[in-house]
Amino acid sequence: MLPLAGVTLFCGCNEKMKQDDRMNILFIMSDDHSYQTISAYDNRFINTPNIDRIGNEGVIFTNSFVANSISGPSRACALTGKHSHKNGYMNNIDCTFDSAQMTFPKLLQKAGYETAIIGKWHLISTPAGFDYWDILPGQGDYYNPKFIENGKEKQIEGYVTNITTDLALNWLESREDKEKPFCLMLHHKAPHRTWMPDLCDLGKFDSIDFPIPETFFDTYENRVAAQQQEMTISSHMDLVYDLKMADKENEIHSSYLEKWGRLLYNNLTEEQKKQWDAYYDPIIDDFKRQNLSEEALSLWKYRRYMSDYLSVIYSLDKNIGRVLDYLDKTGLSENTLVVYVSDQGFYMGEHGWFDKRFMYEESFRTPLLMRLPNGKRGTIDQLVQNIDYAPTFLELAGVEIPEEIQGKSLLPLLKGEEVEDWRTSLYYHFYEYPSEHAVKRHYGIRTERYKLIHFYNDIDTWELYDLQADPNEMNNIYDEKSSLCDSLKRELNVLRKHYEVEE
Ligand code: SGN
Ligand code: CA
Repeated sequence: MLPLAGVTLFCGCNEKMKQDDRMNILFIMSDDHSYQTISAYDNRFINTPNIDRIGNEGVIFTNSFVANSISGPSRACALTGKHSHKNGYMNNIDCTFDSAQMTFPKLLQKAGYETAIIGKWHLISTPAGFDYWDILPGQGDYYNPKFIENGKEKQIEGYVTNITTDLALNWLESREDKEKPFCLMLHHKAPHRTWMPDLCDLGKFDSIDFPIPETFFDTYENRVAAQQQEMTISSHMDLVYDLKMADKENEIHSSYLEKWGRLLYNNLTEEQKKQWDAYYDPIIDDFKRQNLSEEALSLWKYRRYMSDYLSVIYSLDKNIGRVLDYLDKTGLSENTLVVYVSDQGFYMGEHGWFDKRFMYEESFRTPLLMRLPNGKRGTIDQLVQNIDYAPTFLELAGVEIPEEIQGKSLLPLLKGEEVEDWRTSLYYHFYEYPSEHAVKRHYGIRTERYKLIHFYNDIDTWELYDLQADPNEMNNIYDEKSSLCDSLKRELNVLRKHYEVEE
């Protein structure tokens, strides 16, 4: 661990007075963190006291969504405040973020903020608008990860969530000009696939009997796109790669992913392997002995998945606690907006799935908690989306919000002001097909009560859900001739026009 002692600049009142009075911004993002596994949202699976603390001392957004449920595109929406068709980063496959375009870090930097991004970037092009960047190449590794620090590669031994946090605290600690306000994007790799826990957290959740989601055995009736996906725990979650069953006897063989699973293991140091084996070897032996199949195998996979995923969250929450403690210790809590969000939601076995992409609730939603000093406490129920972060940060910093930004500033909501004319519907568009997990391209509209989706490209199907009557989205009530359908289609067209979507 990097030393945290010796905080000087923010300790004395005189020094603190010197900072210009604009609020700092600490924008924490994780990767694939489901709201189901944050106790502020849902306490069935895990207790996350530190992430909850942000919401308890600030606000929890109960209707927070993304514009495109996949990493790079979601990050591009957050940086630009614009939907994917406007910022150009539509998918993770063949897009490179055009770093010449307007982003909130660039505008903050221009306005005198010190800006940094530490952790996952995932936008291919070199980060622009940052005084300091220290990013994971691509998806990054859980163990002994490489980082690229202002263009220079390095490798650090240890566990990625601890290291990313160390780097962020180190940056905060070593800033030379503490009179400047800062914007720090602390963007974790965790809990992205393949959910590798920190060694000290292995097995933390093994004794828990996780509730099986009601829709775990979904057969996708009346939902053609869902029938064709490849993201089920039962068929597409790999035993060796995802669930760490890389046995020494080389008897367990899975899919094309097996070799990657064995490589991940080989990246561990000898000491790390010892601890890893001490935990997984007995599980592997037990798994072989049981010789499971069909339903029993699916449920075993679900439990292993949940156990690993939650251990990764446990470490994430602990490390967020370290950051919050640091802010307290240095007085920064008093003048820093703290934001916690994921790049999208994730399936914890609902519909039998892992991964994201679909406009269905679990992946369209994303957790969002914010703590604004002297701001509102409680919940915010308005429909908000990841294109709203950029204008929020700009308004907070007193920077004019460019016309081209499509999101709305959340600042009035954070201050507890009455806001009239808030949006009543959201636009969504997912473009990444053909691709891994085989989720068809689709776009749609969500109002407070209904959701209309059009799947297209090599398919042409519509789905409509009444979220009030059918919160699990099992019953597609699309009927072309109904007036409900008609009015939602009209509203969808209004949204597409508003956001300047080309036909
Ligand atoms: C990788 C994962 C996928 C995941 C995408 C996108 N496969 O390709 O399961 O959907 O990332 O995730 S893996 O074999 O490489 O683990 S994203 O969060 O970065 O968009
Ligand atoms: Ca992600």
